[in-house]
Amino acid sequence: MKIAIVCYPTFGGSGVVATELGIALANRGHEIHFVTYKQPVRLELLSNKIHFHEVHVPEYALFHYQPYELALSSKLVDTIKLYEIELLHVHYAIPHAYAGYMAKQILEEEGIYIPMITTLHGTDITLVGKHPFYKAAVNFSINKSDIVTSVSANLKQKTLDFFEVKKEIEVIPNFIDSTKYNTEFTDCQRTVMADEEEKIITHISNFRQVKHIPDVIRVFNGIQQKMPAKLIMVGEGPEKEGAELLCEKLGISNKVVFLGNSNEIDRILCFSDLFLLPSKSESFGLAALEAMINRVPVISSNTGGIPEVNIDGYTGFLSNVGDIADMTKNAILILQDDEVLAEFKENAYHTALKFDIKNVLPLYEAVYEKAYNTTYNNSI
Ligand code: GMT
Repeated sequence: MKIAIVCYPTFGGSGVVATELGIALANRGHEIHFVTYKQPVRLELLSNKIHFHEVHVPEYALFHYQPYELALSSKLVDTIKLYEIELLHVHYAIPHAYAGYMAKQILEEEGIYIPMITTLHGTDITLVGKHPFYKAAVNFSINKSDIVTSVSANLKQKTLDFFEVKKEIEVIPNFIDSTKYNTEFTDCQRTVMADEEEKIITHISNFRQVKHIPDVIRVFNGIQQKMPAKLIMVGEGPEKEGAELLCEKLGISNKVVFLGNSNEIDRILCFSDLFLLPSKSESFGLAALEAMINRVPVISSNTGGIPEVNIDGYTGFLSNVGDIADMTKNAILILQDDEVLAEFKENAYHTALKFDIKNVLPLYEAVYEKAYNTTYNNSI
């Protein structure tokens, strides 16, 4: 099938999921066309099965805000016509589902019918989407999508709670490709990051408020009071500077490494002993799943879809949002005994395997087929 994928190309879960899905679909023989404003960060390899079409939004003095949705709709119309695209899959409702629906309408005027799948990822529903500024448009574009999927059962429920959804939402969880982790990393050099006796704690995110970055620092502060430890902070975002200042205030700057954005997530996770994800809200927690497939147990909050991934007392622990004392206690419980740590590591890995792409890809393909058949049958 010829499929256009719309996503955010930057570091962030929805863009990563869209990109990895596109690559996996191309490996299955589909022709994939990414349409977005920059080449997605994990899309290193373009081929005759993977194309990238950049959306340009020229500056114009009259516009206070540049109309990205309009440019995206136009680009979609042109790309769909030129490459005879058969299906459109948009990731993150705002503004992609809205722009996708406009493209659909424009094409219908010309007798071209294209099914649109919208995948809801998280804050497009829970934070930004339900805000009165956007709610009507998000509600409209969800209902106008041919098929809606959400990345967790919790996100599906939240969508039904916050919006007047008139259609079925299919839950298709996020995934990892376990074949990439079959072999041990031969160059997993933990000594580049920490001394031999130090435990390595990791956090990866886009450092937004929702990630509760100060909680990461405070939990680590508690851990390092009990044992030698290093904290590796991966990512960039508005909360990073405050985090650096907090480390300085707590006197632990020499034990915390801020790496910035990295394409080498697996290299970092391969020598990590524990992953921290104390988010205020998290529809799924892809970073936790990536940690788990690298045999890293997770200390997280029990919010949103995280409990569907991180199993309390088995792959890590869940605590109430903001309960730094409980997270610290649980982290120490895992880290202070090598046998306990080894057990949690194995549990994390085996649980992550359930989210293998080989289990998840057929769910997307089934949805594509259903949408395609329905659209095609309705148009004749
Ligand atoms: O919704 C967001 O905050 C952005 C989005 C992203 O692009 O990073 O993250 C969401 O989608 C990810 C992929 O499906 C999920 O793993 C994250 O849990 C989710 N983030 C939140 O719900 C905060």
